[in-house]
Amino acid sequence: MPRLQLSVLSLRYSSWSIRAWLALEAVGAEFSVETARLEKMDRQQREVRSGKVTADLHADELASRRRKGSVTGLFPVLWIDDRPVHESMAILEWIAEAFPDAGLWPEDPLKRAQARGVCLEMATGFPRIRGELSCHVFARVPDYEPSPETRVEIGRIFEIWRDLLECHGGPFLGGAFGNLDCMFFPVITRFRTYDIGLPPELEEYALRVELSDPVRAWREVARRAPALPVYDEYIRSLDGDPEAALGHDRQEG
Ligand SMILES: N[C@@H](CCC(=O)N[C@@H](CS)C(=O)NCC(=O)O)C(=O)O
Repeated sequence: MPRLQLSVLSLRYSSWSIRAWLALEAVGAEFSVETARLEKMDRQQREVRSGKVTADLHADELASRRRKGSVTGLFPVLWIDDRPVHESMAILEWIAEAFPDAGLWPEDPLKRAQARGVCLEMATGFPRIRGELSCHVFARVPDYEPSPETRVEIGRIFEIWRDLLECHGGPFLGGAFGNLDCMFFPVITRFRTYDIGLPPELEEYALRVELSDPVRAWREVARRAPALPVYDEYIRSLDGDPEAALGHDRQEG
């Protein structure tokens, strides 16, 4: 097996970094993590830009991010024996192929194609959820009221989860814990952060994911990941607490 290094942004906020981390953990890969600290971070821009190559980054900022492990200016990047793979879907695909016995994708070709379809929908869509309900796993904003547009996207997420649970018979979205769950886990954390109630059968699914081994392992790492003030300020601007779900073991810097 090649040497694996995952370059990420803080695993407390970076939803894309969390997805790749979970998939590596789920297959039992040995990997190291390099957390980049960026000089320039803007919450709104960051969310809106997700999914696009950051052509608008100044050359010096891009060069600085490349020195920190990025390719396009975005994270995560999986370094495989010093060769980079960027874009989360490509990373999840590589992990699935490198660890075929882990069953990250459904076995049936049609179901696998459908699974990839909704993962790509997640990767390229849901701008309201990504912008308004920004990923902040330990924050809590009680009684948050999402905008009507965001509600529509939340409804689509519920539909996707229901269809997949019905199609695969659970307990996870694709049957066993896999890439679908990695892809949608940061949405679960957003629903927790912004107090979005789930219908009972989806609440059961969310709890199963939260109690799964990869997610429990990630949580321990995330607790020690660096805080990003610009995100904490957003939560405070909504009268929320950025560390409400962190517990007693607060991170140190
Ligand atoms: N399409 C990319 C999106 C990656 C992405 O947006 N990453 C965010 C962190 S969650 C990032 O690096 N943001 C840096 C910035 O906006 O300055 C992927 O799927 O990996």
